[in-house]
Amino acid sequence: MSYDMNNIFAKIIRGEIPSDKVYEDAHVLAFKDIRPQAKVHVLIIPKGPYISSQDFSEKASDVEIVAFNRAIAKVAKAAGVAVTGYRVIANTGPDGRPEVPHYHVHILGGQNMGRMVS
Ligand code: D5M
Repeated sequence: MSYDMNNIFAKIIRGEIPSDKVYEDAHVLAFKDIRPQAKVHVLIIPKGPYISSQDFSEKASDVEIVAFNRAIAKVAKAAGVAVTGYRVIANTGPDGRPEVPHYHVHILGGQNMGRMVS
């Protein structure tokens, strides 16, 4: 599967579609999810053309990977959930059932998220 340059997050990165931006640096963009599933629901995406967590982890540079991971902490602080906590989710591949084929993680918090795996 090759990267689709016309997926919705690619359009957000290019500024063709607006987003409610929470954080941005040279490698990463974060914005509020349009269909929030928690009081705080932010998506973090790399600016590079990566389809999934698997694709990103295999192909991105060390600089991009470090920037992405550091952005998670920065976004959590900016969204006010660094201390209270949050959940990070990346839907990946056929079984993960992602809707958008550009790598992203969901940051979910602002409330008790319950236990996902017991
Ligand atoms: O999650 C994809 C997520 O992307 C889903 O929660 C809705 C969100 N989404 C879709 N379009 C937009 C725009 N335009 N702005 C903000 N959020 C958006 P997945 O893990 O792929 O199922």
